[in-house]
Amino acid sequence: MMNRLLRWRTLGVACTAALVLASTLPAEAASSRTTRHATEKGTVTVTEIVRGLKRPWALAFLPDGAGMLVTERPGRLRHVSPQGEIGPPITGTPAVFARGQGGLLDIALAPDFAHSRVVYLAFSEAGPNELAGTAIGRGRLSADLRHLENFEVIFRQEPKRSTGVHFGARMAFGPDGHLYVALGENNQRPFAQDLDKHQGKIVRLTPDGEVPPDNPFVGRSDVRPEIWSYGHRNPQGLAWHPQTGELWEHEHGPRGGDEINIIRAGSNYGWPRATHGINYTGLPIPEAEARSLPGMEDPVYVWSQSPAISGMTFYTGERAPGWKSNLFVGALKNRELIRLELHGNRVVHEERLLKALGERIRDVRAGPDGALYLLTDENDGALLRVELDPSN
Ligand SMILES: [Ca+2]
Repeated sequence: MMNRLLRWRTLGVACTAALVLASTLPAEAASSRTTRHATEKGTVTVTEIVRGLKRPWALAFLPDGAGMLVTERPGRLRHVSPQGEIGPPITGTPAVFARGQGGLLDIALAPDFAHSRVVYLAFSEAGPNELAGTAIGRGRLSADLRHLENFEVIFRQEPKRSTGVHFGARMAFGPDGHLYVALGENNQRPFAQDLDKHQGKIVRLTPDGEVPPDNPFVGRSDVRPEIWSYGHRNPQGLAWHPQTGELWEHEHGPRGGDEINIIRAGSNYGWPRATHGINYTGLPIPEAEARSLPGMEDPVYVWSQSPAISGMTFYTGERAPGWKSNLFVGALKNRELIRLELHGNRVVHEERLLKALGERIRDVRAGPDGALYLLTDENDGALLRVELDPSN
């Protein structure tokens, strides 16, 4: 006991000394926020814009260089200025089921945000019997960036069946103006094939949360009409391909089997009947029949060792020609940024970046300035800017 006390005291003195040292060396502290990394396409500079975000999950860029909105999984939404100042929690956000993987999750600005100021949030919402489901709501961001006004829920995943896992919850507005939401199967595997439930589905909604009349299952009384595609496990990335106009999705497999899919209306993506993965116990998935089955869509890319992928964006900026049309994906377990080169709809090359940072990467977004922006999944999480040296 005494030894432990002494050790803590020694550590305390060392920490205090380090703090004093740091406070007298502001220039050193500033430079330590930037690191440089050799990559296949040249040197990449990573700048820490801010740290101190609690389990940040998703970010959205405000127009006119007004900074970003960042969700924190415990249930807060914050503004981060371009200079890296974190605002106070924005009021008016929904109560969230902040357990396990649940909480405040994705964010998307309305396509007409510049005049409507409407912000969409995806979150896990508590229900009866200690179970939760993904929900989508929207509110109007006040001019001073302090309040989300008149927040209303426009969609609820039914039935609520998650104990705290597999919420999915990535959102993306399509070129058709509709909102696409990728929903996890709440670890209720067979539900992903049940069309009378929202588990393991991508749903397509109007901006008001209504069912668009041309959704693929409209008119069938045994199917939830919001469903656009099914047979998904736990989607964690959703992005529109800038050239083909198709919706790309990625999702966590079990042990092995993280995969990327191209989403087509009414299609079945296999889970849990078709999968490349096995259970974490090493045993097969009970419902799995094959890696591929007739009538089901195969993934366009599969990782045999799951990096635990999260966040996805196509690089469309002009600033880094070496990254043109590449697909970027974050990795939680592998603590790296994954760069994928595409030829048509095929992934032809993969590069792992930023391993030296050792950060669990939760979200990846392409910024309006041609840089990539990352969020790290930590209690003291960071917002990072990633730039490819323009001389490359
Ligand atoms: Ca699949």
